[in-house]
Amino acid sequence: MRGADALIETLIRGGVDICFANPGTSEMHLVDAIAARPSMRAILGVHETVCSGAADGYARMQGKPALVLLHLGPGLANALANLHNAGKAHTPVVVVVGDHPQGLRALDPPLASDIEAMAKGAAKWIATARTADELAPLAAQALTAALTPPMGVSVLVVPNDAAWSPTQVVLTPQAAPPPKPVPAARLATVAKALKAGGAAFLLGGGALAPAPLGAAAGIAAATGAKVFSATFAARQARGAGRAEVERLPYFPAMVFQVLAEVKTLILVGARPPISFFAYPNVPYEMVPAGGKLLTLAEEGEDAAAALAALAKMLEAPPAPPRARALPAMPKGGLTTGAAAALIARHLPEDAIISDDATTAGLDCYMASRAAAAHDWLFLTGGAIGQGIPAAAGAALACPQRRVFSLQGDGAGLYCLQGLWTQAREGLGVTTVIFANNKYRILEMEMMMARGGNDGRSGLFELAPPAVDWVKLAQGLGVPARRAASIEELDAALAHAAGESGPFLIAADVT
Ligand SMILES: Cc1ncc(C[n+]2csc(CCOP(=O)(O)OP(=O)(O)O)c2C)c(N)n1
Ligand SMILES: [Mg+2]
Repeated sequence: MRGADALIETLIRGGVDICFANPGTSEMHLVDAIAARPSMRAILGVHETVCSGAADGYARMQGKPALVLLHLGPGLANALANLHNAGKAHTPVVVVVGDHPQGLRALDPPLASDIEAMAKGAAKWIATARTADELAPLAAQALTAALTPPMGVSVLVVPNDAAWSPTQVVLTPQAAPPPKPVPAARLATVAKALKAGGAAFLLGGGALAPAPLGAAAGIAAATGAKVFSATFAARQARGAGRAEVERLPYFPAMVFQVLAEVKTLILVGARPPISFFAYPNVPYEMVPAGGKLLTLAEEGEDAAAALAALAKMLEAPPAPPRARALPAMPKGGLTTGAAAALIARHLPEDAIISDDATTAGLDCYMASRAAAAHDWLFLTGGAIGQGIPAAAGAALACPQRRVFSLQGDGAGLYCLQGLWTQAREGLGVTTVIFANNKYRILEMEMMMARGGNDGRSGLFELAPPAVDWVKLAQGLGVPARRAASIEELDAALAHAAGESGPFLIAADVT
């Protein structure tokens, strides 16, 4: 067999069964090796950021990595923003980048570049193969590294001659180790801090699944502690039947406010709270003065087991699951808040939310706190343009569940090609574009930066020309309609629920 076959076969043996690809000439043998194996599904993304964002959404929901197949340095460069988001989410992803053989690379042909250097920003594991015999071992290592907690992105560079040369070496990858258990001594320290009062949990990673959420809320109820969730988590279980936690706000001033009374902040699979951006005279670290940080579980440790053990130690029963409670039918104009209420009312049981809706995402998050049970995928790395691709990946991972892709109009323009993949694969995604015709968040930031926004910079305005999202979606194969009032959005969401494939609603929110 060829090196390309050995590589793909090894990944299949390791459980990888889907590949998001945008290939070129240097990947022909890899493409052929995938085509020869029906157990590896190949999905075309018509921009590399779609491939990487889809792999992120897929693995967040499926719990196992997808393969991303890219074309040399420029292909990787196009994929990087969403690989950055995946890395910050600790999503396992295996990226294979085709390259020229060493001899041609030395001659500096047009597509040659330093691929490893490009990968460094987003990947936890990087290697370049030299021979066909190395491909299976390196593919196995890439997979194991991606899956070793804290999980992340592996990048394997595959020169064309390694892919086309013969080899006999195929491997079954080693199983990745499970998350490390939390030492018992830490449980005792945390239990003591909880009993002392003034404690709060900050949950992230594996602590945001239903059982650990229930355990944390139960411990909090028994000890008088508070429970916060990380502002941008990879995935959070929410809604009816799940314990409610308070999301740590985005703006530092608000974080300082909600943490003001906290004497001990207990990290459970979350990082210490820090400012997302810097502002003059605002501290970067947001633990309250006089407060201290305690770690129950570091990222990559078994946060869920630690919370279960702590609950047992404190004899705290899980918090009772919350009842379903929907926001009232909104009245008046189609504000972002009204749209958020309508979306919460229309969420079906077990929906998946892909949130790339910056300011509107916050409204939707608040309105849906007691909506039907759902999973929320956040923009972990702050690189906008993830929502549409991640929704596609999540829909491929969970074909029985409806995905709601909440999309800012600005961020949506980064990744609209993902709609084409949704249409081609017939994916069950309802996209709501919050068509406020602006980068609203940046207007707000400018207000804070200079104490007012006189509109002298046009850089935050997306109109004129107003983007016609219905035409864009239809042009990419996704049926779509506009909604300019509460009644129209309500009707459009009801219509979308009857679609098995993708549907886009351009909501003209004010
Ligand atoms: C890759 C990348 N480029 C630029 C930014 C800066 N940025 C943050 S939010 C934003 C605009 C978001 O606009 P939109 O999606 O319309 O949401 P809104 O602010 O209107 O809620 C921009 C450009 C970013 N976060 N990531
Ligand atoms: Mg906008």
